[in-house]
Amino acid sequence: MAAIDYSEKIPNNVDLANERALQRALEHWQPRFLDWWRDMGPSDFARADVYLRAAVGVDAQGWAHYGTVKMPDYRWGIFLADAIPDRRIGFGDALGQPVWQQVPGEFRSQFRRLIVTQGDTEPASVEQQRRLGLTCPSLYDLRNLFQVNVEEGRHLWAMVYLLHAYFGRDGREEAEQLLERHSGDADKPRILGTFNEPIDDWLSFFCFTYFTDRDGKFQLKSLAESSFDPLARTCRFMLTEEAHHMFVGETGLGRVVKRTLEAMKEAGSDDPEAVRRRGAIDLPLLQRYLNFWFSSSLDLFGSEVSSNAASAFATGIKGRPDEATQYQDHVCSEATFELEQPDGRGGVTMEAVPMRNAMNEVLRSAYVRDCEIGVKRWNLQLQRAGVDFRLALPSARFRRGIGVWAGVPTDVAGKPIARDDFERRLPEWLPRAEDKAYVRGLMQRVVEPGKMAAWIAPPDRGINNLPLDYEYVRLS
Ligand code: BYC
Repeated sequence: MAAIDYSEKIPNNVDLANERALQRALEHWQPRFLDWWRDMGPSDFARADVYLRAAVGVDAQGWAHYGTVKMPDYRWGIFLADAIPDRRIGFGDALGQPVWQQVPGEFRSQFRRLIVTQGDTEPASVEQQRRLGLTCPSLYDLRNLFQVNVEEGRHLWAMVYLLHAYFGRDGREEAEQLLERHSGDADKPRILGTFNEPIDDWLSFFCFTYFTDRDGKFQLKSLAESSFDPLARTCRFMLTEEAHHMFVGETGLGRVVKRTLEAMKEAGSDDPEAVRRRGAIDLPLLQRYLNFWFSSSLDLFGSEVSSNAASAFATGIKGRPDEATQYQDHVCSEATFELEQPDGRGGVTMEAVPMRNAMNEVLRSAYVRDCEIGVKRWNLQLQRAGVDFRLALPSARFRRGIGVWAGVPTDVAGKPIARDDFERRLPEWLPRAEDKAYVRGLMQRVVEPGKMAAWIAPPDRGINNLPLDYEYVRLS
């Protein structure tokens, strides 16, 4: 294993010290990144001492070392998972050939586009979340937010390293632009839709880390299959960090449900008003938030039928998650995919499309199945409490902005309906202005060690076996 060299200005395990030009270029980008962090990151907390994990190695022992740091001093660096000896291309037309250590010229622009798209999401999410610290429900949650933020910052470094190391001047220009686009900016927004949505409250944050970070998991897993080995190794290491982000989302929403059930019990009623009088989040409101973030995140997979996706698979640029273990046919030149599409007359029709063109949909379907796991868990909490209400994911056709269902009005079950009906019924399905105002009202900052805001139950355990009332963030 290549150890991480922390004596360097940029910690890394890619032997940067022996790549002078690359080192200089990255050292030139580093202060710009720090300026961006200061301007667009959680700057209200620059002086706080935060209990964070950082990698000292990329293996099981090294990747999670805990310590207290001020966020601007966090050692963002470049960490690749160890190379797999004699790794071979696992899918597409070049199946079985040795993987590439350089980007083949003919695939350069496609790779660059994918790496830029991935890189763009990382700082976007930090920008979206930058004010949440001011309304944290506990020090435990505050620390988790900051852990997510610093790691998204590192994931930006991961993509910038690839751009600088393998894409020359174009790559360096793209790296600059990653700091110039901003989430929600009218002139220079982030590339993908969801990353321009505001995250103004912690319920949205938990939905985002549950649904949108999970898209990250699937996209990173498919890039971890790439024939371009440095990209694959980078993504493999990013995935180890990503797991915690989804944990924050899943347990955060589970704790919301737990507290809501307590409030329902105290009130002896499942009436949303009674739940709100106790300062908790009623289940129909939670459902509307799930509908919003799930449908938005589904768009991140691209169109159901995509020639970009087909060529990325054929050429070995981007595979499917767990390509080797989950699929038998790694070439997919003959296979077809049965795709549901709107028939343009208010109905649904099935069409067989070449499997390679349907790769975005293959990924999206696997993602939907993964999203269902948490919903089942929360519903078990409801069932155990003797409550009849059930949470559910809306249909993947609902409120889509990308792909064959884009702009097609359907209800949450995916049934095509008239546009007027759709517009009229949206407040049944998506967060209403009064929902958002109510949630905003709940967002009062709680920073006494061990204390929780009234709308969320405490977690089952603290971080790294520390007690819940540990002072995870010292706000000096
Ligand atoms: N919004 O052929 P199409 C994460 C664009 S999250 C706006 O359908 P293709 C994270 C698309 O770019 C994971 N535009 O799809 C989570 C293309 O534009 P151009 C992020 C969209 O090419 C939380 C056009 O529509 N990773 O890591 O197969 C916190 C037609 O595209 C959207 C990646 O995305 C949208 N929702 O692209 C922090 C991986 N969807 O080029 C981090 C890298 C599509 O024609 N990206 N478009 O102008 C990719 O793999 C692919 O670019 C896509 C699908 C998945 C986006």
